[in-house]
Amino acid sequence: MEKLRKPHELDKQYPKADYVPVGTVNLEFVLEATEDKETRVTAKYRVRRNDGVAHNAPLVLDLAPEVKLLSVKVNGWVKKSERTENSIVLRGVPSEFEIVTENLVNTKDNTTGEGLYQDEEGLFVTQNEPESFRKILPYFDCPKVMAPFQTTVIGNKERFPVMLVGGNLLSREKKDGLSLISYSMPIPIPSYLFALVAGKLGCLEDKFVTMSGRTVDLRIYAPEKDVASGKCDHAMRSLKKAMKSDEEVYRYEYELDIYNIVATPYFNMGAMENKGLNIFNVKYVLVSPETGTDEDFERIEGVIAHEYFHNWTGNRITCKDWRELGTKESITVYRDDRFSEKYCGWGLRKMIDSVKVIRSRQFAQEASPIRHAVRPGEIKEPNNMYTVTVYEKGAEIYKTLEKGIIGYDGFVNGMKLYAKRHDGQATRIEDLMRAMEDANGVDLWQFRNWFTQSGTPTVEIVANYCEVSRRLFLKVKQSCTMAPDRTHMEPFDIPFAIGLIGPDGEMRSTTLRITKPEHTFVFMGVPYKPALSLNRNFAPVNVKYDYAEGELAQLMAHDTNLFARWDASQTYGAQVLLKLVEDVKAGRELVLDQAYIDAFGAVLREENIDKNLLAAMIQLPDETTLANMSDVVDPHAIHKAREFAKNTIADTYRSRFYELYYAHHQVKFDPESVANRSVANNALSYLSAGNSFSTIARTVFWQFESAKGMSNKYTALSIIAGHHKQNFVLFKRKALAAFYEQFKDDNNTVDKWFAVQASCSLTGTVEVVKELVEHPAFDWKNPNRVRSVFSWFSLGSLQFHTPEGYHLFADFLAEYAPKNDITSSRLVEPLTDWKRYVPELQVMMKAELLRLKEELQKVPVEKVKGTMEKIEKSLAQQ
Ligand code: B3K
Ligand code: ZN
Repeated sequence: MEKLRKPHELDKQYPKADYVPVGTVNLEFVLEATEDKETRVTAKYRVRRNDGVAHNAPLVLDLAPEVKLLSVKVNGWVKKSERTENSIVLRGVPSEFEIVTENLVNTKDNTTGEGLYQDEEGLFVTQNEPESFRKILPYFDCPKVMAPFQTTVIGNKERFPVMLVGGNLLSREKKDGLSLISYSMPIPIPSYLFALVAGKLGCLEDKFVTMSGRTVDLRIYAPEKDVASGKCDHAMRSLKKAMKSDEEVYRYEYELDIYNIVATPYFNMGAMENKGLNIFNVKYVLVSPETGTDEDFERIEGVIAHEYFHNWTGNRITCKDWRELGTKESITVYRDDRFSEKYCGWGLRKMIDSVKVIRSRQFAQEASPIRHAVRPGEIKEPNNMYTVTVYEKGAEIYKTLEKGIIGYDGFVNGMKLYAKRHDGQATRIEDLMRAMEDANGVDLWQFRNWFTQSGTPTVEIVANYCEVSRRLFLKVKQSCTMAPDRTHMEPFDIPFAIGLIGPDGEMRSTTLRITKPEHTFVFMGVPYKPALSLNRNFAPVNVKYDYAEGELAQLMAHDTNLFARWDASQTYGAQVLLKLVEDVKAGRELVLDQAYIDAFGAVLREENIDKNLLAAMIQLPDETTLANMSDVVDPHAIHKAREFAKNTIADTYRSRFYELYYAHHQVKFDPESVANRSVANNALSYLSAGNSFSTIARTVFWQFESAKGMSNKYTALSIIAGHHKQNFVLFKRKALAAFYEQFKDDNNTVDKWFAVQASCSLTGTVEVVKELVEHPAFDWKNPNRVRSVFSWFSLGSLQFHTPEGYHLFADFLAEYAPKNDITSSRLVEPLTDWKRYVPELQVMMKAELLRLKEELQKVPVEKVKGTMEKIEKSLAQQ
């Protein structure tokens, strides 16, 4: 089995490059230089052969096939090069020389959202991670090669009033209708962090004084109207908060004179941390109380921080290669999660959200054909590695290390040591592990298995209490299904926090260190049989424990750990709901467990309960989480069972939901108001369920019309749009039309309008989706718009799981994948998951997947390689 610890062996996996750039790489971009509006790119720099490399070794520069190479010169002489599929090869080069390359890039026809491309407004944007710098010019396109850059951009001054490159401004001049602008990036960077933006944009400016007293100019660029209406203000506040917290917590300071952020609607992901010039999806920058829900505000704060935090974990210290992506992504998600929880005050709410993502999406990925380790042994298409496993599970592994083994201060010390040792280097996860070990004097040898072995471990507990000896025996077993790339699995090192809970609260708490396949832990002097509060710090494992009658209700009511109280409510809810699912399947009469209804009621009536906790506890486990807990997934039965449970609870506690609804209306954005609003909106959702009063539709529509903030408005719209009852249906058309009319100029809100309709579970949604793609505001070039329909449909609507639903989805992907492989390879996932479903759905899903594969085989492999990799892995399952 591969372990990460043997450096001499690992170094063999990371051979030095044969040639490296020395000194500064000089680039010149002439925008729309040719009649065809192609961009001319010239690169000039020195190259040196590394010591020990054969003198006749060729120089290989990465270059994508679509780039038009004009010339290559070595020491001033034109040099012939061979073109391979993804590179150029130069033979007979000296040991050190100057190279000059010149090429043309066609931005107009580039719909991939990679390399240099244009958005809706004709704005020039780059996206180079992981391997798209080669779509702009020939170069060493791998993260371990780092160099300082100096870049000049030349373009028509009317067409490109703003021209940005990451780094400090060197000079700016205007002549003959042209703008010329030069930037210097004095810190060595890998090619994937290079960024350029040019076009017309508004700008919000501010300043930040760093801990050593340097002033940094902060600028957020976005469409003029969005800057003017204050939609960048929250992002700017978030940026300053992130900069301050990184100094306060880790002593990480920003070093350039400028920190730029650009927001564009055409972006495949959330954002990109290019050094000095972050490029963002508008979704993670633009917001106002009228257009953004509480979740939007929180996410923007988190993503702005995430990209800023990359300046240390990612940019100053980068990854050795794409198998080591976790060395920058997992740790940066850890950092932004802790920032949201601790620094911004989202605490419990954020922790619960992170755990929900792991349970609903990451556990599903671990059980799917694309299961992979955070640090995989090998990778095919690097773009397919930006996953919930590398990001969110990776972050949970670091949280497990922090909370369960070395503590918060110990973790911070590890991060400081890591920065001291590795600033300016490309690293491996191993280097971070070593820093954590050395800073804390601990041995994390076995803990490393979390990174190298894929799979969700199961921790199984059997408890025996002896009244005579007053001893509690816990028999604990860990297991994990075999990873597809292994023949043997090593046990994980699982710090597992538990509490012994009595009717008056906690008797004892401790962390069990589960390192072997089996342990027995003995607790002495336990006065009576306690309820077991398990995995209180959430290590990313499945817990198997046969709760005694009343045990979960006791934990829901009395656990002193708020996260564990919430967790008990979800475990109890899932237990009861999964039983209902079986009843649905067997055609039995449905009855919701009375003890569960009572436990739910006790929470609803509790005085002085933390409102974040209340809001989270009254949400039933979602359908995806229930699906993940089922051996064979029947989405229709799950939906029916959950609706039934919700209706029953709504009918039982209607008057209490009215009280909660009216008591908790607020408009401010701070942790307390957000918690109160969340309680109220959850209450409204229950009030609309079951045998609701006929007047409730009117109340919901009133909230929709009068809401000052988007959270309240959108909750009301979702309830109306997804309701089957006639009194709601009457308002549906009116509400959707009013919403569109009011927000048609706000891209992010129009996405919500598409999403709320595409994710509706009512019959007829397939037809609605067909209409939505014909709507004038649907734009297949805009990844957000495409996701707002197809991602929401496939993940949110029950109607996806119908023959028409699968067919429509496959049809769309057959057309879309060749245009944008990056976004398609994410969209395709719900269809690749066929194996988990009931036989009749499996057959349909697999048939559509095969049909999609055949369609995609008709286009050049290179254009659909990410999507194809997933389809093939899925179809390879027996
Ligand atoms: N590093 C980027 C993601 C790049 C994805 C490439 N397909 C954003 C982030 O994690 O911050
Ligand atoms: Zn990241």
